[in-house]
Amino acid sequence: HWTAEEKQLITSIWSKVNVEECGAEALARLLIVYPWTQRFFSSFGNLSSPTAIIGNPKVRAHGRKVLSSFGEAVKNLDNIKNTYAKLSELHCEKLHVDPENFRLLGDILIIVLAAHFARDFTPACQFAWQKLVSVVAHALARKYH
Ligand code: ZNH
Repeated sequence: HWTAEEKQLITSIWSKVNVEECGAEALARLLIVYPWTQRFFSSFGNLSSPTAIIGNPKVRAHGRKVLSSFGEAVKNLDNIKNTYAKLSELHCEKLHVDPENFRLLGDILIIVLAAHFARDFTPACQFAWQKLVSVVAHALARKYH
């Protein structure tokens, strides 16, 4: 359900994404803007202020892990559901992450990309990425039903 143009817009942005930087930034923003999400990361140490969150190496490392994993969706655009079957099970059955959080992180990721890519992040690009983060959130939430 992707047009050739959408695929191209997604992969061309993705090829320029610094996964470490953007992943760290997206997760830090999630924890700052939606502070209740911090409760999933009680083992990460100091999250007591925005500065602490941004400087926290565990937040950085986990942000990178999550965004690398997001890259699997980019590589498997036509098979996102199966790509995340295992992860959906993990988030649902073990981690008990409310799927609303997948949507929040997706929206934040778009803000981070838009800020990094500025004029390259065109309306068509925004549309394709919005669709992608929504498909990913849906795939991750699948095992909850
Ligand atoms: Zn998650 C983990 C992915 C979202 C929370 N994650 C994880 C991992 C991965 C992921 C890959 C690892 C696994 C293993 O190790 O095996 N995520 C992901 C993705 C997404 C996500 C792709 C979207 C896009 N998560 C999320 C959210 C949250 C979370 C939103 C909340 C808020 N995760 C989580 C946790 C964990 C994870 C808590 C665990 C951590 C540790 O280390 O402990």
